[in-house]
Amino acid sequence: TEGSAVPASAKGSWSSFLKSIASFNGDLSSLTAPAFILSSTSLVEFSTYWAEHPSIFIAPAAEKDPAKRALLVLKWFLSTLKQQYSTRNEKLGSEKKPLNPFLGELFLGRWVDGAGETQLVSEQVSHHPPVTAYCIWNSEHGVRLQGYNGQKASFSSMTINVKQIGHAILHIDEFDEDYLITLPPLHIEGLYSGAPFVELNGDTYITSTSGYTSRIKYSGRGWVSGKKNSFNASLYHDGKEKEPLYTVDGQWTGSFSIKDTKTKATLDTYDAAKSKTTSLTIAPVDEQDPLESRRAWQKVAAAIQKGDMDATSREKTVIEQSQRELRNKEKAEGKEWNRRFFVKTDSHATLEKLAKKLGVSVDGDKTNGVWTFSSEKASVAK
Ligand code: HCR
Repeated sequence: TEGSAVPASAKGSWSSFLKSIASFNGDLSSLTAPAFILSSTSLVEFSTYWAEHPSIFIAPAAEKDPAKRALLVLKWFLSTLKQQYSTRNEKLGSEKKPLNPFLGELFLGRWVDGAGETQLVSEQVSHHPPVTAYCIWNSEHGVRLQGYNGQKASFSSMTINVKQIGHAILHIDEFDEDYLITLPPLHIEGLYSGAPFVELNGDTYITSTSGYTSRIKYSGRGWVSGKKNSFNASLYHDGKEKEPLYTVDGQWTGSFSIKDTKTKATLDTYDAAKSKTTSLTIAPVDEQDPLESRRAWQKVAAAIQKGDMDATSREKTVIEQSQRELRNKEKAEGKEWNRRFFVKTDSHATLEKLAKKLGVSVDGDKTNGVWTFSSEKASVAK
C-alpha cells in the first residue's frame, strides 16, 4: 500500500494480523502481532503516566478554595493525557503492542524534584482478565492517587475500539477530599497503513466529595475544531451542569486555556508540548526484585529490540511456562497468589458513593474485583 509504514518483509504478517483482529474476542493481550509492532515495555509501566509532572499533581493540596482546587485537579488530569495516550507514538513513530504483564508483575519507582518525593507502585493484580493496579503518593503534600484498570476491545471498520474498565481516585489529606476519575474510551486509528495511533472519544468525569464535577468531552480530527486530540471541559457545582464555573478548551497534546465563565477572563494557558516531565527513578535491573518488570522481561526485551522473533517467543515461553507452573501449584495447594500491595474488596464506600453520583457502575466483576491499595501490605513489602 502507498504510504505504508509496514516493512516490506512484514506485509504478509501485517495483513494476517489485521484479519485476526477482525474476529478476536475482546482481549487485546491474546493477539499475536508481527515483530515490528511489538514494544519491549510492559503495560504495568503505563501507571507512570499519571504523575510525570509531580508539581502539577500536588498543586491542588495547597489551594484553599474548593472550586479552584477542583480546577487544579482537572488541570492535572488534562496534563497527563499526552503522556498516557501519545508518548509511544511520539517516541517510537507509532503505537506498539505492549508486553502483557504476568500476575504479580511489579513496576516500582519514585520521582524526586521540586515537589519532593513522589512514589509509584504498580502491580498486575489479575492476568485473566488483565488488570493493573497502582498507587502514587506524595506524603509531604498529602496527595494520593490509586486506581486499577483493564481494557475491553472490539474491532470495526479498520479501527480498534477500546473501552477502559476501572477508575482512579485522588485523595487530598488536608481537606479529606476524594475525586473519582472515570477513564475515557479510546480507539486506534492508522491500522491499515501500519502506523497505529490513539485517539480519545467519549468523555471523562471527575467528581469530588466537595460537590464539584468536571466533564471532559473528547473530539478527534474532523469534529468540532477539526484538530486532532481536541477536547472541551467544564467544571460545575453538582446539579448545575448548565452553569459551569470554569471551562477548558484546546488540545491535550498541544495547548489549552482555562477560562472563568463569569468574567470571561483566561486564567491559565498550558502547553502540553512544551511542558517538561520529571523522569522516574527506578532501581538498576540487577538490584530489582525478580518480579519487577524490567528484570523479569529483560531477555524478551533484548530479543524484541534485536528484532529476533525466535528468541522473543522462546523467552516469552520461559515466562509463560513458569507462570503456568505457579498457577498449578496454587491450585493443588488451594491457595491464591498473594498480591504484594493490593487487596481485593467487594465494595469501596467512597468509590460507590461517587460512582452513584455520576450514575456509573463500578463493574468489579469485569476486573476480577475492586482493588484497593493496602498500606499494611506496602509496609511489609519494604
Ligand atoms: C490499548 C493499549 C493498551 C492499553 C493502554 C492504556 C489504556 C493503559 C492504561 C493507561 O493508563 C492508559 C493507556 C494508554 C494506551 O494508549 C493504551 C494502549 C494503546 C494501544 C494498546 C493496545 C493493546 C495495542 C494494540 C496493538 C496495536 C498497536 C496493533
